[in-house]
Amino acid sequence: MKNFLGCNSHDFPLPEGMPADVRLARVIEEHRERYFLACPEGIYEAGVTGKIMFGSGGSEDFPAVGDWVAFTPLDDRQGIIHEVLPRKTLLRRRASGRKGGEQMLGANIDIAFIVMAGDEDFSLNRLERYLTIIHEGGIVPVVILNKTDLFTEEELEAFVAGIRHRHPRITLVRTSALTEDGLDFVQGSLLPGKTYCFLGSSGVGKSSLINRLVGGERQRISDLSDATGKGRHTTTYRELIELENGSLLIDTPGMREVGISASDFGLEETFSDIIELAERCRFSDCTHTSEPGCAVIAAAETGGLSPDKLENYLRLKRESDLFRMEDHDRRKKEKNFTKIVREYKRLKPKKS
Ligand SMILES: Nc1nc2c(ncn2[C@@H]2O[C@H](COP(=O)(O)OP(=O)(O)OP(=O)(O)O)[C@@H](O)[C@H]2O)c(=O)[nH]1
Ligand SMILES: [Mg+2]
Ligand SMILES: [Zn+2]
Repeated sequence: MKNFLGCNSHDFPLPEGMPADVRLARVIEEHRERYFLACPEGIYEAGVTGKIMFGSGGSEDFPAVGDWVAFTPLDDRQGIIHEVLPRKTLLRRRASGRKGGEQMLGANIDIAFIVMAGDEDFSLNRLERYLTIIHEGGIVPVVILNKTDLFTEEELEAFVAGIRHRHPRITLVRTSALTEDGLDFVQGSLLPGKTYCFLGSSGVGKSSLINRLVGGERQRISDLSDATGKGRHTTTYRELIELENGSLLIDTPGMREVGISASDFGLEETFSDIIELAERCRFSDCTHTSEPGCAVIAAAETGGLSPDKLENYLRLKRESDLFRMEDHDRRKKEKNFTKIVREYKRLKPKKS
């Protein structure tokens, strides 16, 4: 099993003590608690064991697209996942909705393409949200400015200048899925065995770009079709696709919200200029909001730092800190609940 789906099998050894019929597979599609797995023997649809389903861990214990898992086939189409193997990288965001916690977006991703397109979708604040979750996951970001065919050269240069002003060192590619402008460059940078994911708002052209890179329409693995019936195919689940040259692409549904979970490293990397300036603040615990002798505020006032970038940094930092506090409480409550259930089971009179 050499270089199967980006795996040198020694990168992801099966854990010791597993039953003899356990195999290694990669998660290629994720639906609500059902997964499609690829292994040299074929494609399997699988659920998870009760240990994962009812374990005390959070959503990170469940498989995500791109994960390597240990699974047992039940027949030639169905299987059961025992364990998620240790991940090299993990992309996650704050879950939307009131339940809290995090949502896993993909695992073992090398490079994440943030796809942006045109006026409506153009937001530097949102771009920084993506950069934060990507850096936090240990992944390398690349920005794709798609739909270049819809804009004049001056407009495109203004978009690029806007991004460069706040992130001078970011890798940026201009593409059009319609005219194939820039696609050679993207194609040429995709390496065999590496995993790439495409992120961005709905309608920016993630699936169109992937279709172009694959060459022609993709074959669906699952029979769960994602056609909306409105003449537009909006992606509804995460899916991993293998290109002819052996590189792997993850398509994702458009995200309306990119919520930040606890993200110290992600913020430090994304806002490294602010972190550097902060070393010269008078107080070591400076919050860069109103303190005297704050080097960050001084830079924002004198043009050395974009005030909008500072404002966004402070917002994301608050969001990250708040998540950490809420998550701590949530996990404590869940633990107490599990304890109560265990105690109840222990004391419950046994039926004779
Ligand atoms: N003019 C132009 N249209 C494009 C380009 N890329 C995509 N489109 C069109 O934009 C629409 C949305 O494209 P998709 O590829 O479905 O977008 P997506 O990002 O996958 O959207 P979701 O799956 O909903 O997240 C389609 O009608 C595409 O034909 C482009 O480079 N230029
Ligand atoms: Mg799509
Ligand atoms: Zn400061």
